[in-house]
Amino acid sequence: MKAISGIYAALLSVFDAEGQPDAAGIARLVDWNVELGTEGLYVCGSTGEAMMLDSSVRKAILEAAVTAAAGRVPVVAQVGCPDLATTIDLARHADGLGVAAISAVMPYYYRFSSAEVQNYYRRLADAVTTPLLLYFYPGAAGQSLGLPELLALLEHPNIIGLKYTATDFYVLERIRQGAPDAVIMNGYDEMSLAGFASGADGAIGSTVNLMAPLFREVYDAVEAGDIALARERQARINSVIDALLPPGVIPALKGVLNHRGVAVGDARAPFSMPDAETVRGINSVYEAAMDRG
Ligand code: MN9
Repeated sequence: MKAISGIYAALLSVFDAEGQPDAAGIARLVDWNVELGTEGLYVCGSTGEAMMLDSSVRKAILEAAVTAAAGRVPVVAQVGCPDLATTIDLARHADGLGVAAISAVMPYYYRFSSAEVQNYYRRLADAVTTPLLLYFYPGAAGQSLGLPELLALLEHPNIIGLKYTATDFYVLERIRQGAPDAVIMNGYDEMSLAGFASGADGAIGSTVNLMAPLFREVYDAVEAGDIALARERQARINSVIDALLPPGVIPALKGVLNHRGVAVGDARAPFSMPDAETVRGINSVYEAAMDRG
């Protein structure tokens, strides 16, 4: 059994009317996820709006999520920042909370060399005892790492794998072959079937906050060789993603959860919340997707 596997929610962060972390709201969302069947929590990632938050707010959100999880599901703490010193400070904070893994997006905004990005990850992995899960998301970081560099990083004793938010499933399959023991978690929900079929051990996704059971059904169908069922469940997921994308996935997810009585507040500006009619429309698509008869 790998340290990290299965269906993880990229956890939304919950803020009060003043924009401060709302621990009670985070606990509500964690409880909702556990009851839904979510198997792990990825906290302060893209979906957690973390790249808009300072370190003190990120630490408070992580503490609230770890407390709310109460050991029921594993917690992975995303700590990536462009500044390595800040990333290490966040990582050491997470280290002390007993999370299952620490994760870090590649340093972004500035253009770093491949050697600088690799050095960033090796120094981070050396700085903590909790295992490190790379967050490979070239679309956000504005730069990438090649297959040789990724495989070289996976040889570090404290780097256990990666969250793979990319669309090149040739590379995912080559990582699987080149590093059989590595954790690979698929990051684009709309491509979970492709990720699982290429060798991913599970998924980390924003829409898992609503559809955890469907992702589990896709995974189990792939493992059983029932591609028709896997495709049917992925189509249900993608019908909901089609509805979430126009208003923005994060605001739309919060709108639907608020509509369904799981009060998670608003997305942070500059995001804007969808209107009530839009939310009702997404919720109808969601209910149809979740209705397996
Ligand atoms: O972390 C999410 N990635 C980003 C997971 O938000 C960058 C995904 O779950 C996407 O929100 C999802 C919809 O495009 O694939």
